[in-house]
Amino acid sequence: MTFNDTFLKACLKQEVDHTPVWYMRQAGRYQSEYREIRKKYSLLEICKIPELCAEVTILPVQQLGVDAAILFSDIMVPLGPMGVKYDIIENRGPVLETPYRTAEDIASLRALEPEEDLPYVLETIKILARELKVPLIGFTGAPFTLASYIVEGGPSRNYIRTKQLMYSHPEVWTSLMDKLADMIITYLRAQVDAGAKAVQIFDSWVGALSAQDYTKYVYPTMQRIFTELKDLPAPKIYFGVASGELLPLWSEYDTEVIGLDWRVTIPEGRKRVGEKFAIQGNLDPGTLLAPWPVLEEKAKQIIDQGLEKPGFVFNLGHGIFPEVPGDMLRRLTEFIHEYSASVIKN
Ligand code: 1CP
Repeated sequence: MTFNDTFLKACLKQEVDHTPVWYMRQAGRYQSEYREIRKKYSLLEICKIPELCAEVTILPVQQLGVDAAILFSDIMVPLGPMGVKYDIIENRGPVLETPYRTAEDIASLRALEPEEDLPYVLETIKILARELKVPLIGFTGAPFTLASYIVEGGPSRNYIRTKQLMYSHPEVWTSLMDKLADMIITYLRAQVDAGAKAVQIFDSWVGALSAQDYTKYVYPTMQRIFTELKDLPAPKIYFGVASGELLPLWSEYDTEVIGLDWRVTIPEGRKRVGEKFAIQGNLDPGTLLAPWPVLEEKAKQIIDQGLEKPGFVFNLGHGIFPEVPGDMLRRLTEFIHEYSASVIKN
């Protein structure tokens, strides 16, 4: 089998013969094989065993026939070596031993050295680069989203401690954002050096901010990240949930792909962010539990809209839920490939 680079072509707005697709959380609890592995190993243990981690990453590619793999890891992984003590709690998410809220707390965070600190991640990527017939997507959390876990101490609904720090001690906030940006730049470079062919920056919770606050407290950091990664030989995807109101602010970023959730349609997303970018998205993961004709209709609409302009990658607007039947995802993937190929041909 030859290497399938359709996903990379779509990221670069080049011509493709079908719409490439991958799914956020394509490795996870909806798979019985994953649940079996998780009986023996914790999520963080899987990340530290390169052969096992590579196997978990490859499994959805084999099962679903998707056009890209995403490294199995978590956005918290690079924070451990920086000094953050955390665990990933079942049905909850990352939880810190103690949250970081003061200038001293933030000052204690040290710089990440990927080769020394995360050799197992880079080894996993090297295995995957050898074995995969589709591109591997590396990833990181974005500064705001990572900061939300560090400051809140765990998953949050309203991000009040994060906002409190941001508004009350802007210089401490800036130092936290700077340290996270340094980590992100170093970590993404190391992932690409090891063999990742694209990278996604997950700003999952940044939609909690108004456009005005994003501009003041997040934009300069994101701008620096994209500027410093300008020469990265891999397309970059920037993704946020419920961030429709922020899209116009992203139009100047030096990135290739913008990820949309389902709250904004693809044509509207393109209008807000500008024509420069490829678009990734944006099926509501909730529709994966709908009867097939409903799901098919929604997927068709997204493909039709996506193909109106060059540069489209099919994805969900956020991660797969554990309740989703794997068969549904297999059928959806096949449908996306076949239907998009027929639209492109005509
Ligand atoms: O033990 C488990 O199986 C729990 C579920 C789980 C999984 C499968 C967690 C806990 N993390 C992961 C792996 C993971 N995390 C991947 C794997 C690759 C794939 O997509 O197949 C990725 C990309 C992440 C990234 C991640 N972790 C994000 C960004 C993406 C997103 O979903 O928005 C975030 C916000 C996290 C934090 C996190 N880790 C786990 C959970 C349940 C959460 C969210 C908690 C919250 O609501 O705040």
